[in-house]
Amino acid sequence: PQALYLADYTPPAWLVDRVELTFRLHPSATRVVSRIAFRPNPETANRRFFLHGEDLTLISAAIDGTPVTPDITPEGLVCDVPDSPFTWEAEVEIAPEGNTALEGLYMSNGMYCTQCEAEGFRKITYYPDRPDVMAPFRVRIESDLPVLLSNGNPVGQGEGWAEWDDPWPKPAYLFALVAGELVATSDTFTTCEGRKVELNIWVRPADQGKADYALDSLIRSMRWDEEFYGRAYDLDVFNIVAVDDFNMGAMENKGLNIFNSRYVLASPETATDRDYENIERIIAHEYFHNWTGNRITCRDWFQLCLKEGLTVFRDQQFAGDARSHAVKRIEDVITLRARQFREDNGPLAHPVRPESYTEINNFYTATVYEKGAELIGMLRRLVGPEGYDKALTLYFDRHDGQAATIEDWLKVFEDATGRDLSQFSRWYSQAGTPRLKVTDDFKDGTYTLNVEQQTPPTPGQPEKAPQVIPLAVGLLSPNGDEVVPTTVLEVTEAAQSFRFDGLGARPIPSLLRGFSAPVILERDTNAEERAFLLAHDTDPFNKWEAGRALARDVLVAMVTQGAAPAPAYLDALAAMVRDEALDPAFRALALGLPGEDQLAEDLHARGITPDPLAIHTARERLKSAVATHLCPLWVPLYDQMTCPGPYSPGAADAGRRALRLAALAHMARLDQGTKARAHFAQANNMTDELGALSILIEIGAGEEELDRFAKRWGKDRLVMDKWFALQTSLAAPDRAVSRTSSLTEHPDFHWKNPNRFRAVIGGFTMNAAGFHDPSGAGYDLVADWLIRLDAVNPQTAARMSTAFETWTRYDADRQARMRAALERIAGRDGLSRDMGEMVGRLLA
Ligand code: HT7
Ligand code: ZN
Repeated sequence: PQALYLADYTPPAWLVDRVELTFRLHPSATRVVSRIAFRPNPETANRRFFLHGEDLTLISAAIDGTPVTPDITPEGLVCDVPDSPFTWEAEVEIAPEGNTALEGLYMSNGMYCTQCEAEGFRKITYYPDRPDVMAPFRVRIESDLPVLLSNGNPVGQGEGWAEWDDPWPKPAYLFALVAGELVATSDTFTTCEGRKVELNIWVRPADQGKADYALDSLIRSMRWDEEFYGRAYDLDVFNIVAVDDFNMGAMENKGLNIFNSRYVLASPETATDRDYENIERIIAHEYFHNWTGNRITCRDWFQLCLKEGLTVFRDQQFAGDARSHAVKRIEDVITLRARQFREDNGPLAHPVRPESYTEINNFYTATVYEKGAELIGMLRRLVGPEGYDKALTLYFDRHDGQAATIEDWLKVFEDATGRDLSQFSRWYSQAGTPRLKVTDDFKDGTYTLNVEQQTPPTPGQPEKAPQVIPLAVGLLSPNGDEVVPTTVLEVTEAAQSFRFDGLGARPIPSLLRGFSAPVILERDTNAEERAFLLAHDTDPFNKWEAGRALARDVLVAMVTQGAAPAPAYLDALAAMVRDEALDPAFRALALGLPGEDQLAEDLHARGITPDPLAIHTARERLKSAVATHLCPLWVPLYDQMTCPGPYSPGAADAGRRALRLAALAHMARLDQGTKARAHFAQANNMTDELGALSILIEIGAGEEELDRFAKRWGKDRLVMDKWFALQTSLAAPDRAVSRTSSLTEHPDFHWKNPNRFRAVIGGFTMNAAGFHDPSGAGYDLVADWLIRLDAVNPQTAARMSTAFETWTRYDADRQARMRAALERIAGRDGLSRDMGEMVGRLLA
């Protein structure tokens, strides 16, 4: 397979004025009839007529009514055409029931559905399947199934057919079709422009009653986008469909979003607080794409971050407004570090806007999404909220209806604010996480911060130029008063100093407040300073960060020197837990420890080869030490954090439940799980039930409860995903491989279902000490399953190969075993393009 390069972009030779499609649905022989009005692109001289098409059986083709016989290749077809506008007509046959890759038109539990991003439309019919070809679509669906949906507005329906018309020009990746036996949870929303919109969330009849929260989230998202971005919805209907077999989270098809059912279905008994939060976030994300992605789309797939980074940023803003900005920021940074920093530090590192790819599905990454969102946040910090709002208004005015680029995006900011963003643009082209080394000195009332930036080499990029880094800083006096409030310093050079005059005493710096840039801060400091910031910092992110850094230092000392848990950390934690002025959700987060993978990365960064088992053991010891040291606090905290009244998924109650479960987890280390067992037995919501069960599994108990849980929930596939994931992710290191192997024999391990595969195999890869078992059995287990899945669903299999992305950080023996597992995958006959590219990059 050939790599594609951003530098090789050429505009399409032919543009499309209108698309008409007729679907005659049949599981093994669906007929798709297309009628497409083409016209030459006046901006190009090239007139070659090429249409993408994969796995299609061409029945007939005609140009302006005259039959033609095109040249067919595995990638599409080429045909002689007139040099002027013409109508292309074709009929193809496809087999949705055999489509296990879940791209194009496929079937899930008797329902027809589509997934066209990024390049799935070419598996439906012949078409210029590239995002810069935009057209209005009209669709007719013929089927006996009762609910027949497509993009846009309904324009007619009768016995066995329905027609839809989408007036907004769109690229083919936003096409969607659904047909099935479905029921709707519905409401209406009147936009600020006075349009009355019908809202429907479609689910299978068995799931009726579980879409209320999704609908509520949708209405709040629509209101929020009007209020904060001035963006109103633009069709008469907005449909969302929940599908059980889905490769990713959800898809923003115009007017017909299709969702993985786990991000739609919720009831207090079956969904956790985290599930509710994810539903809210993902419903908002896909809705926000209507403007940032659909009305303005990407010129080519290299520009993916244009829509994804911006839309993630918008969903983060929305969730911060709906919940707590401080807690949301901390959670986002935990995710960024766990996923994106990990990616940036290994063989899969790539720029937010990649310069080449072989399979675009492999670039729906944490770097494009989460780091992409950080770049938007930095831009906003650099130009200020008013500048940002002005730039966004200009962006929507200037590029509505277009397929745009990152250059267009940055130009809008330059034009709206007058700021030169040429240095900022390096954030889009340079991979790797910048290191900011900060030292300070104080003399005659002047405090100086000396900042050096350096970005390590990444694949294909040995040298990096300095980037513009917004460094938000506050200064505290030794008595805890804030003497300099948050100030954004712009670091633009490799080395630079910043002075603060007129200070009475040497201040304590609070650096990178709010995590103002996606960088790694390196500063020689000590436990006293961290404890001081944990107690006094007015910036909630840095307050949490100080506690997190203390915990990390304690764990590193435990792993490397066999040290005992530092009392300074335990005392600081106790003070924080006792502080009732702090949000319970914040306190729950502050009680969490850095993850095992994160610690492995930290050790590696310090030049120490991580031992996953030693890390696991140290973390367990520290949890027990915290439990003992703070012993008198747990029971009162547990009793205090009850949530009276019926279950509510809102931030306040969710925060209380999180803190209560954190207390319960520590209590379980002191009472062998007695209280956790009772909590499990009495739970009336899934957060408490699953929370108590995880606590029991973590302390090596819970087998009986696992059985009871399975008996109770055996018929609920989303709840059973949790049951599987809990066991593989939390099994003790010496039992994780055997537990996972035996779960793969379980009659309910439906491995072709991506959610179930992710629960079992993905859950196991999150169990760092189990996956990195010194025997290499964990690597072999995962490799075997990736090989098996690759043959039926390359996209999901390739995504999961990232389990191996940290392989070079471990000892020689583990490295050899991981390399062997990867080489075994690479050597398979018939390996997919997706997996071929991933293992190639992992081994390079
Ligand atoms: N834009 C979508 C990304 C996507 C996807 C979704 C489902 C299945 C396959 C997919 N490939 C790409 C989802 C989003 O970011 O909003
Ligand atoms: Zn998205």
